[in-house]
Amino acid sequence: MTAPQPTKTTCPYCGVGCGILADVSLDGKVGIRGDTTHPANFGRLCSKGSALGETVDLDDRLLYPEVDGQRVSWDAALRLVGSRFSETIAEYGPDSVAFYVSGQLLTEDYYVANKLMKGFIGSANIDTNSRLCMASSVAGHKRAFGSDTVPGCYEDLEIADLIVLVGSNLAWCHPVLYQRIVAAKDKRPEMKIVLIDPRRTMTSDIVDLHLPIKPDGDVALFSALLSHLFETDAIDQDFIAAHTSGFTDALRAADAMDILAIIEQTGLDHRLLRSFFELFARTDRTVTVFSQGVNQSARGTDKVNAIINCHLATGRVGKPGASPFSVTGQPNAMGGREVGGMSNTLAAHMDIENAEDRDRVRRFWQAPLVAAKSGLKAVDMFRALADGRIKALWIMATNPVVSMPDAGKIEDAIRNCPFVVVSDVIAKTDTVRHARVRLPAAAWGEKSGTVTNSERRISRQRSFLPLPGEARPDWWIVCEVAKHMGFGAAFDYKSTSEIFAEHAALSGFENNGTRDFDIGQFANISETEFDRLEPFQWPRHVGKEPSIRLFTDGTFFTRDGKARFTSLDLEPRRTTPAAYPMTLNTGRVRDHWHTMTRTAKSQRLSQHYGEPFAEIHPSDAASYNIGDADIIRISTGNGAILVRALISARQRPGSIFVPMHWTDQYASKARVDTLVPAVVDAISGQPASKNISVRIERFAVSTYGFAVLDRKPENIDAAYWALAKCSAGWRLELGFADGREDWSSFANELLGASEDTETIAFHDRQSSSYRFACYRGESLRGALFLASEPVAVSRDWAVAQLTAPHPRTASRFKFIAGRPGAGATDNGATVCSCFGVGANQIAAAVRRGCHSVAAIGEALQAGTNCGSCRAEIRTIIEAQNLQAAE
Ligand SMILES: Nc1nc2c(c(=O)[nH]1)N[C@H]1C(S)=C(S)[C@@H](COP(=O)(O)OP(=O)(O)OC[C@H]3O[C@@H](n4cnc5c(=O)[nH]c(N)nc54)[C@H](O)[C@@H]3O)O[C@H]1N2
Ligand SMILES: Nc1nc2c(c(=O)[nH]1)N[C@H]1C(S)=C(S)[C@@H](COP(=O)(O)OP(=O)(O)OC[C@H]3O[C@@H](n4cnc5c(=O)[nH]c(N)nc54)[C@H](O)[C@@H]3O)O[C@H]1N2
Ligand code: SF4
Ligand SMILES: [Mo]
Repeated sequence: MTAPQPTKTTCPYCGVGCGILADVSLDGKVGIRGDTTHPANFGRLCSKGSALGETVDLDDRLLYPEVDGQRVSWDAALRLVGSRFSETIAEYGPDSVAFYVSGQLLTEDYYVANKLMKGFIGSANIDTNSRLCMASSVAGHKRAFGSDTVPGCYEDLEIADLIVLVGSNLAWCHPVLYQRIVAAKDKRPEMKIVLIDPRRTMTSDIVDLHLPIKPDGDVALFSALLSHLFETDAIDQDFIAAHTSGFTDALRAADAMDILAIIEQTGLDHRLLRSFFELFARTDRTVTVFSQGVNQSARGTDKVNAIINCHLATGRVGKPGASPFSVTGQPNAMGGREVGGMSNTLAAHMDIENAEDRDRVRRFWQAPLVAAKSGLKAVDMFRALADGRIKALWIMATNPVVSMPDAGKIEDAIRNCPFVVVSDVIAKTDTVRHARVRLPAAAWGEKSGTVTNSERRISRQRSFLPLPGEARPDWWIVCEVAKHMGFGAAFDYKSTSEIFAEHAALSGFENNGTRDFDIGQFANISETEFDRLEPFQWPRHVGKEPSIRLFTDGTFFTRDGKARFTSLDLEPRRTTPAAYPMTLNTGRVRDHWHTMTRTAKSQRLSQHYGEPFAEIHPSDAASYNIGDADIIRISTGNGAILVRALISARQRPGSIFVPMHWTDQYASKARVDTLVPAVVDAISGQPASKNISVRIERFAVSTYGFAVLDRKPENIDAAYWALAKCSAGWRLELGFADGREDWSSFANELLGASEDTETIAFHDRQSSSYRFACYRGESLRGALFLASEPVAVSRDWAVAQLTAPHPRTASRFKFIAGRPGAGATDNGATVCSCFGVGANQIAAAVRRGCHSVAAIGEALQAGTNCGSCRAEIRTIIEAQNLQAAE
């Protein structure tokens, strides 16, 4: 018997869109490797991609349809959803219902959801989490180019002489792209990289210049750059004259900003500004990469256009190594844009406000009508849900109770709406828990279709696992509901290949080069061809040679074919409210994905950061009397959260950074979006998630705790707790506001004490610390450590005790009464998740003489698999060398 071929598929996380080879061994284990033939990654994978095998088990999965918490048949669930939507529409009109979908749906799922809402229900009330992610880039592209087009490709990053990263933590959020840049710079060290970010993130590791910009100083910065380009004669006059309009006005607006205002708004001094401007002016091959530090702002669209203005002025658009480059976050953010999945767009990059486009789509779909106006954007959609205008909502593949701004109100709105349907893969998320109808969706590895990455490359996701329980792919669920609503003929697909073919046909339908998105070549794709489909980049017009870049001839999709400059004003002066003097910045960490529903299943990924935290500058920590590992309370008028303090000089003074990931499933009170007000960009409707006025204070903890447990605990009775997966169970950090007379009942409940377990306890009066250990036979069920200071127990050692044998001897008393973990080496916070290598181990190796990332790799293996941690390893080496030099 020959070994089965691995399945070629695509990573379900970030927009880099790496190709993966997945193997299922006889014991059911899933092996994951990078696909060396895939043009996004050529075999590389980051820590998240490499750990995918740890996330495909069926623990926590939603496997059967449920209504009101009771399992029902698919038929009953679909009938209920169909009839409830139909009745609501009949009574209150099409705009009384809505879909809130996601850039994590496959293109085929997205296509049918959009077709159902816009063509058959007849409302445009379908919006997506891309509103929180890419909406400002979409709006900025349309304003400048007349279409939502990303002109460049990944190769541009390798051949550029200057890469400007704006509001983008590439090392952690697009790790394989980052590695491609690192490799290119290794080959051509003269290549320059500039980072524009208020924080000195891990991405700064390879940069030549870091501009620690003030939050939202970007419009001022790029406007000043435009003036500089003009003054120093660095503009491309011919390009401007032949291919653009509006330059004079844009320049006049930029010139109106005086240098003092620019310095004030950017927080950058002359020297830094000059270095950046000169570098940009003299380097033709410049790519400006931007993501959420740009998009997620009350002026996100203006930021996008301020950047594009500088590229238009220098003619650096769609040329090899020269383009503005908005990198997408989600695996299928691009696919969602292609199918027109936002409330103000139409399928195949057509325009909902354009009557001809609407008519074309209606004829193609043979639909009764196509929604005649834009629908509600995410923030407004949930407002309408809260005030009862939306009476039935279907959420697919997104977790708005965690990720939407003003998340407390979102939760109330969902809880109070009589008819919320959620399709998800996980049984219990902060959103799923409030749904009346829960539909089990097929997960990555089980579903099949296409996704489009940041460089417009369409790749197949292929299934390699059977559908578990009664889980079904999202497209199937949508089509079945459509059938129950009486639209069977238009939703009678047998497979995703048929949907893809229809989507391709629509993109080419009456196109003739008038629309950028065209994959008409695939309109007649057969099932077999779809099975074998290799990754390709759009556009793919019938009868035209494919090109990997757009706008190469300087023609744009505006009426006159010219790109448009945007005239931008200075940011109105913002006054910081006295009660909320600190700035809250939010974003991502290397090893978690969004609301952690999948990455928290991996013990490897849970080691990098095991709890929610706030990065705070040492000067702010000192003025608020906050020590490392203290708990910080962060509040706004909207709410408060509790997170661990991480003091770091990389943080900008006056700002704190909190990750968006932690939910009520993994922490007591750490949903950062409960603090974020629903302030949006006026043009794109994208929320401003990065610049929030907050108050911080040290949270008075009377007792700190740490526990290891062999199973996931329920109902943890502590003001602060955070739970993370570890090798043989769970680790739990605790903080109690009040002391307790007797800790044993808490300990017994937490540790799962029962008739067949034995608990031993130890109380050290001197240090007022307590320890409890609970055994079943010779194994440890759990141990709890309590102290008045942050608990100084080696976490690695404690976790290892869960799998160590514990014979009934005096050693148990040693375990409980000795200094826990004393003598045990503590590996420190995990840096390399692939090989489980900690910061302390790396530091020790540096002290032993390993002074390069390669030497560390040889000694410890760290950084030699996915390479996502190489930036952190380099930082540890530098810190150690600095210490040695002092
Ligand atoms: N590990 C990991 N990777 C991911 C994801 C994940 O959840 N985890 N999610 C994916 C998704 S959907 C997305 S959208 C991308 C996001 O990818 P990124 O945009 O790179 O990630 P963020 O951490 O949200 O924000 C980027 C940076 O913007 C900076 N910033 C904040 N305010 C400003 C400002 O005013 N100006 C400038 N210039 N910078 C500012 C922040 O300090 C932060 O470092 O990541 C994708 N990749
Ligand atoms: N404060 C703050 N808030 C933010 C951001 C920020 O930087 N700061 N970033 C914003 C951005 S850029 C984004 S993209 C959003 C992301 O926020 P969300 O979209 O809310 O986050 P996810 O955890 O990715 O949610 C995906 C959900 O879909 C489920 N799922 C996974 N696969 C499938 C599938 O195949 N089918 C179905 N039906 N369900 C599936 C998962 O279990 C999970 O519940 O957050 C936004 N919110
Ligand atoms: S960079 Fe990492 S998360 Fe992004 S697609 Fe590649 S393997 Fe997946
Ligand atoms: Mo995103």
